[in-house]
Amino acid sequence: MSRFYVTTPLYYVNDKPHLGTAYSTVTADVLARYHRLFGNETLFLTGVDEHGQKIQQAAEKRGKSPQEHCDELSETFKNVWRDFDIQYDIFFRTTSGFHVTAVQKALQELFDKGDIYANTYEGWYCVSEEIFYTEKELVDGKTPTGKEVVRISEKNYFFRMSKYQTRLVEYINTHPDFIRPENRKNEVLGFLRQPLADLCISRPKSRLSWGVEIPFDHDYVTYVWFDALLNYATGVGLYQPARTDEFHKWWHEAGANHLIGKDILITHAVYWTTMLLAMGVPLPKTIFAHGWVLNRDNEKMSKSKGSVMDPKEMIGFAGVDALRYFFVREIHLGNDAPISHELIMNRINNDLANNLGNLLSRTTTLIDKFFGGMTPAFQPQVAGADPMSRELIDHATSLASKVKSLIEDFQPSLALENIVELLNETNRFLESKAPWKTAKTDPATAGQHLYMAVEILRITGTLLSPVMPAKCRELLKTIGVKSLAWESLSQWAVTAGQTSIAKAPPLFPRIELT
Ligand code: ME8
Repeated sequence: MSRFYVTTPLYYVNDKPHLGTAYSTVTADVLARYHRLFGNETLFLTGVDEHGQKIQQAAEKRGKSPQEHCDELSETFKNVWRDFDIQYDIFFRTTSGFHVTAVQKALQELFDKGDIYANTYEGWYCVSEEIFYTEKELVDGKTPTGKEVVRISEKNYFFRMSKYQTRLVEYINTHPDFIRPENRKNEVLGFLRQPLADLCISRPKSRLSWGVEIPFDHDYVTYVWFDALLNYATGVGLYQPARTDEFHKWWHEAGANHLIGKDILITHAVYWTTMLLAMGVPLPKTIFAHGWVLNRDNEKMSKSKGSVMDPKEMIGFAGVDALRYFFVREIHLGNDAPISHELIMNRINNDLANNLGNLLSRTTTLIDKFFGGMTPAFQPQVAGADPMSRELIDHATSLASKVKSLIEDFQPSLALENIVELLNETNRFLESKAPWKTAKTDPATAGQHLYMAVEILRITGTLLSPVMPAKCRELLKTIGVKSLAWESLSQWAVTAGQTSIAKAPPLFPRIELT
């Protein structure tokens, strides 16, 4: 059996989720739900990044202890993911005891083998990104993304990242699907053309106490990225003897697929991978960096700019399934894309109200009116008699395998485009066959054309269910479909004759800007 392991970044709990963080989580959820539909054993990990200066400061601001603050915020994240119908298997918190112990084991092991050493750090530090910068990396005295930096000089511990640079470059060059899309791979290779500095992985407790204590020096805590990145592996059992089999199954056999935003490409493709090389643990299968959801000024929607859209408000406007659909269909995975009420409205009205919703409502209305609400039985000699029908049936039965290979290739927007194209073709087919007219003169043929529409609604409704779980459940219930078996999607005439079809209320009412 195939297995699929997908992760999102662990979001900082310095604030509640916004539409940008929702985008990553929805995309990972859609991929996970597709793989479950394919019959793959699937594991979906998401969660929160709870240590570090940013969180300590956020807690102080709210007058809470860091732990209290994290407990509250992680509940907020869970609630928002519930609103988005996210079906994760693991909600990871970096304050979990098992993780803290495993991080300390990793630190001790790397210290014992000489890959972590003490030195004095002299340089620039960005509090909001929690990243050290060299002089060369600064742009006009700020980080490349324009954040403030402060000068720092202190004893710290360093991870010998430079030692693994050559091996990493070699690995990237020999594994073309490791860092995706291609432009991000090139960005990482470009970054690796300069000599890598070693990575400062500690913070003195005098400056920051909220973190995982360094096991070989109790005056220090671990750099938040060193702690957080390990989650992907500790979440499935790394450095936990009782979970060895689980770790083997998900990390070694399935391999992890890290879906991240392009803002955290280097931390994943360079820090995390060299950490794994040093620990002698296999690298993930894929690191896929998606683009940014942009605000109305075409800038990255971000908490620090205060330009975020509130998920609840957007769900209220579009409906959760339609919003999930918008994310996946409108944004080609890897590209940046603007988001606005108008774009959402246009996409939903075109693809869902006028197309899918229209096909469902005209099909069920006609079956109700002319066939007493029962599907006619399939008659191949009638339905397959003309080339247009045969072509439509061919397209319908080959759609599932097309969708599967596009999803496996991280191209969900193209998968949806293919599904919508079949719905368009079916609406055109009905317009040309006009069963609302022929029902009176040639009911047998009209019945077969409507039967074809029902079959296509079964196939497309199932293929859209990972994107719009609740709406598709409703759709499939309306046309009497009980099972979502993957194999049935490449088969024709699965719907039995005399299946009772309910007259559907509009599944996706058109939305208007008020
Ligand atoms: O970086 N468009 O957490 P974070 C698309 N804790 N995606 C966006 C986005 C936008 N406008 N804004 C945020 C961290 N994201 C670390 C990660 S991983 C071990 C540690 C998404 O709360 C995107 O996935 O700043 C981005 O990478 C992530 O949120 C950053 O979340």
